Amino acid sequence: MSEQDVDQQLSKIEGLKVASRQLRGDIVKELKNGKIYFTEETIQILKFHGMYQQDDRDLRAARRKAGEEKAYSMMIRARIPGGILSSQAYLQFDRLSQTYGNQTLRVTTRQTFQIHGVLKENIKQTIKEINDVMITTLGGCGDQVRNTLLCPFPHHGPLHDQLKEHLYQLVDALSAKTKAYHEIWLDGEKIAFGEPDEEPLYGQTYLPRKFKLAIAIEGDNCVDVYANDLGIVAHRDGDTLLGYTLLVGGGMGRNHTKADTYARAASPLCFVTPEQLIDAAIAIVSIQRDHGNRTDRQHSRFKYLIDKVGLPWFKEELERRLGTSLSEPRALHFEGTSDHLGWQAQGDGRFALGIFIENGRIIDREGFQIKTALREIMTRFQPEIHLTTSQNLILCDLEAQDRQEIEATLKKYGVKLTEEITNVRRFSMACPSMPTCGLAIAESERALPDLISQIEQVVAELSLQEERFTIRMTGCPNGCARPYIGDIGLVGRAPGKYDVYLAGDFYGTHLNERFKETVPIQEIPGLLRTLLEDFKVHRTAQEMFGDYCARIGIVTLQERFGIYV
Ligand code: SRM
Ligand code: SF4
Repeated sequence: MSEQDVDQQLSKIEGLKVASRQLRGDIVKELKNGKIYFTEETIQILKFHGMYQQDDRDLRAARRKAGEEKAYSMMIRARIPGGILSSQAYLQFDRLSQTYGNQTLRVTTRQTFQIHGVLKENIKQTIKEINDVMITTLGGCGDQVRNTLLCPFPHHGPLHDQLKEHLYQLVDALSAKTKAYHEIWLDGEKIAFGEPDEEPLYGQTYLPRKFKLAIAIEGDNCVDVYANDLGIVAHRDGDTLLGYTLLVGGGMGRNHTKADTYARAASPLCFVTPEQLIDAAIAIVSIQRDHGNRTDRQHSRFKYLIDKVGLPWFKEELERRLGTSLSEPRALHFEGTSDHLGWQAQGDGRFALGIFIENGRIIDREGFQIKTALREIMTRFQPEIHLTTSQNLILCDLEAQDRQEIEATLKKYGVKLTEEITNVRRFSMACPSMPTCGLAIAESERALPDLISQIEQVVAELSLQEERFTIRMTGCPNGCARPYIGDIGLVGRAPGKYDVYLAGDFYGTHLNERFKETVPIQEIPGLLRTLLEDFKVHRTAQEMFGDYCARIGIVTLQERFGIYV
């Protein structure tokens, strides 16, 4: 295999990476140029430092008409491995989002925080203050390994201690080492001109594209392990870690107009011992570094390499790099998938409380002040925080006697406990989309809550409230809320219109399929009513909605409901 097709030109971003001198580029110069935005070249390099330039899309038309510049600001994304942070760090994010951001804090689908709306003049201070609580933004975005996920179950014991240790070892081994970040944002010492700034894994050109890892514990797929470039499933015997099954080539992103782009569920590749994990992960990332597509960014994710070279070639190459042969993957079985919400015993005499945060947005609104409630709880009880991959948050290390006061605080500010939230809402997710996301085609986070209310009504009328199915909405086909691996995916196709996907499963073990295209949002509750009525009549005992759709099959369902695509 050749490393690149020599007759094809490298993509423009490859050249920018080389010219950036390990991610320095013109960032410092542009920070001081008095403009309210960065140039296109610098925007690409800034992504590696954990930020995106955005503009308020609600204001675009009016500002254009008035001859004004777009309302530019930055979205800053931290990297919080496993979503684990202290209350002190939480309070820092809370304060920064109030002072420099748009007064909201967003828990992402990858267990970290985003602060939206930070003006260019304030990003340096914001990043400095994030680092003050020992959290970085380097690796939040860009062509490198992104925030690594770990099942947020707040259990204490040898297994979880080992998983956490491996998580941090992975992060350490796979993170960028450039000193540019400290130099630019933390006024670190400058590297003398010509002095090497070593990047042992990434070299000058980093990876062809973003690369995502997740660690699940067998039986519990809350991290959506199949949606990751490298999925890692821990096998256990009680509290003893036996090793890991590695899965490769998961990814959601696709393009409506390019049929050769697609979502892919990761494929089981091999089993590794705990001692082999870190070297295997480094070797896997290095194969994508060396062989991934650097000419066409639409095809540069790892999943396309896996499909190009095939699993046998890939495994052989991995074994060659590791100098050892690898065992077959172990059988995987997921059924305990949980969002880890509600009260749960940690196993050390203390308790954790998972709190539902609608679409991850921590915000104060009239009659609902979750931001204030969490601030009070963090200040008073100082729990450890675990952010979840379903955009929620778990307060850990609580004492039994704290329960009453915590529940009273939540109630005072209008925050519901898990048992007061319907299953339809609880298992739903939306990406941010409008007005911050530059790629959004349709509404998502702003549209889903009302849509959920309508679906809740349908479900109640059919007496199906106890059923569990996931609803995941995105404003475009990139798949940030993983809509292709849930029971019901709603993918923005045009303003107010969505492609409807069905026949995934609640445990996130396989992709769903497109059922109907370009459905106006107001028709979605009616469409789901028809399907749920059919489900109610024809399901087998205990069958879940997604499994029912998969058993009947998309084509039969389409025929049954007169849908032609
Ligand atoms: Fe994403 C791009 C938000 C998880 C696939 N994603 C974006 C950008 C940065 C838009 C942009 O490039 O200008 C979005 C910023 C919106 C905003 O205003 O905040 C954005 N993605 C998000 C978040 C915040 C969604 C959320 O609801 O939480 C998630 C942040 C994760 C994090 O903390 O790192 C987020 N994005 C995902 C996921 C889910 C996951 O990783 O588990 C996916 C699908 C999995 C995958 O990567 O295949 C995902 N985002 C994309 C893609 C498509 C990538 C592709 O392979 O084609 C893009 C566009 C791109 O990279 O070109 C994208
Ligand atoms: Fe933006 Fe699309 Fe991701 Fe939603 S799915 S945040 S619209 S890129």
